Amino acid sequence: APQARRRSGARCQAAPAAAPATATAEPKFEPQVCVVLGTQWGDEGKGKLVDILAQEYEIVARAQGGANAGHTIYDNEGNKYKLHLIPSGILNPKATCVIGNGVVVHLPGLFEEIRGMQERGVKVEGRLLISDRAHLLFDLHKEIDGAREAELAGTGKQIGTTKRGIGPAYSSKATRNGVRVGDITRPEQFAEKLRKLAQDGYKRFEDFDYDVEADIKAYEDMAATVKPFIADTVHQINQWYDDGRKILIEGANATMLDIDFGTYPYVTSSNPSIGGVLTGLGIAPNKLGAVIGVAKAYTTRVGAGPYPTEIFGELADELREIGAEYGTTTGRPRRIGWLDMVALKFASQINGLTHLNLTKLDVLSDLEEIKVGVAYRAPDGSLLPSVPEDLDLLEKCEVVYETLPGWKQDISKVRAWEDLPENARKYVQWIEDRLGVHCKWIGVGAGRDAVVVKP
Ligand code: 2SA
Ligand code: GDP
Ligand code: MG
Repeated sequence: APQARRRSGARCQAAPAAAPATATAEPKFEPQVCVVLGTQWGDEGKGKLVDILAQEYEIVARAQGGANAGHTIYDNEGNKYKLHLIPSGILNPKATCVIGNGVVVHLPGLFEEIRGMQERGVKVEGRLLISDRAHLLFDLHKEIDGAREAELAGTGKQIGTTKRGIGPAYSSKATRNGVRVGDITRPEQFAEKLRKLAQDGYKRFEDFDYDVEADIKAYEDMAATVKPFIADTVHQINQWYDDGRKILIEGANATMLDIDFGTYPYVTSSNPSIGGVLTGLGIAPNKLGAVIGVAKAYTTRVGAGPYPTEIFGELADELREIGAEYGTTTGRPRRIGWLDMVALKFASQINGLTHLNLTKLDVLSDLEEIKVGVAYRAPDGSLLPSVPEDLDLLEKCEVVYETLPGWKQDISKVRAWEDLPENARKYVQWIEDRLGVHCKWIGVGAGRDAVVVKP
């Protein structure tokens, strides 16, 4: 096992398939630990790739974020599933799913999601572990999230959060008065901590609408149901790794929404980039075998904040409809833009991408020409070396575009690289060349099978 571990843990190296079907068959993609991350502003289609790769992985883990995430996936029969806290690997009956210590967990919401899956015949019990170190997200956090956004109304400074309580829950964690999943097993401590935490809300907001005693009772009632799911996932994941088991890590949100690297303050409150994977699961960097960046062939953003390559009007509306660009969690229409190579390179650098999954190429099929943002020009005429920290500067920048020819033909049935129209191949190759990262998967539709693997 140590030998196998060393081999599969090496960056980018796919172990040869045990028994290739033919001499020319692609070797199986099987690094022991594989990470899937969003490279833009979210909703790149991470859930779909995780669902596909989960067929090959025994463990699928979430490391950060909470129920703000929304991953839409379709099974082989075309049934649609929307996941928020449960990792997208749950649709593979052989996979065990993990909610890591870096995730903020709203337990009533999670159990509703679990019930929803079970009603549709997806067994979750015995296949889902929740970290004892993960922080609990309470209704009070949602209340505060909404109250803070309401305070900002009319100032032009609203973040456009999902109102799922994400920022306030991570605030409680950082100010060290959060309550963790493990606390549920110690009822007295739990009640004391939650009462103390609720004081924050009562003191800060005049009409704070939260009944702490009712919530304490609700969690007491929930404790027995939750206990079988609670585990020391840090120990468990490392044990699985030592045993040679294969682990897939599912990113939520994306690098441009990262609290450190995104367009702060128009960001989420966790690190959806690679650092969040390490701290959110307790897995060491030298164990990561591949880091796959997922990028749409264009871009979308939901919520406020600078968006350099944004497009408006008829074209944006058309792409929104073709791409069904509405929030998976909130149903909000997503803003639409061209692919932004400055942001994509930034994400590639920060995350150390080993592979790219370009998604939704099919959505661009009607276009005569496709624009791609390649540089940001500052008001003084200089080209910026990267994504700037200063949002005013970013807003004032002019995007430099290159224009590539479209392919004007339906590609949704294509399954092989050589069957894609020449201009579609050129578009993908152009991105791959400029990024210097192998674009291994190309999405041509929402279904599980609608993917082209590029040699
Ligand atoms: P929050 O709720 O505090 O994390 O919001 C802060 C910003 O992060 C953005 N954000 C997202 N952006 C894209 N997709 C997300 N998930 C859902 C989806 C969103 C939805 O899959 O469609 O349904 O609206 C997500 N979650 C957070 C958010 O828009 C704010 O800009
Ligand atoms: P995630 O948050 O990154 O998992 O992405 P979401 O699930 O929120 O949004 C991506 C949407 O695009 C979902 O509705 C997917 O079903 C859909 N999707 C994913 N890949 C493709 C693709 O290649 N083509 C098309 N047309 N839709 C896709
Ligand atoms: Mg999403």
